[in-house]
Amino acid sequence: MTEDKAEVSMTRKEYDALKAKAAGDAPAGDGPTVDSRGFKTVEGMEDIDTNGDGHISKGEMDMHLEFKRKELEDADAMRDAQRKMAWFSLFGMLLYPFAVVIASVAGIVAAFFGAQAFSKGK
Ligand SMILES: [Ca+2]
Repeated sequence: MTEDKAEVSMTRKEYDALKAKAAGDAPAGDGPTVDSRGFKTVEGMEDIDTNGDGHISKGEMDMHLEFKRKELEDADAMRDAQRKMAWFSLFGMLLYPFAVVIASVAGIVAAFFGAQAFSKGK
């Protein structure tokens, strides 16, 4: 939460600096991202400015941070899932030969005792 405040105070400082600069030689706006106050959206962050007014408001920043947090959580969950799948497939591959051997031995034993019982019955 303190990070949010830091972001807002930072943009405020930038605004004050731009305002002070505008008193001297005012730089002309170089596109739609600069508004009447000369306040420019940080380059590459235009998608955060959802209402397109050239500002990143507290709400928009909160939304952006929420999305980022969700993105990180999703990436974390994906890595966990991949790790689980890798372990599962590893143990599957390692235990498969033992399962085959156990099944074949059980088959041989069953056939032997089956044959014994059959010959005894005769
Ligand atoms: Ca905005």
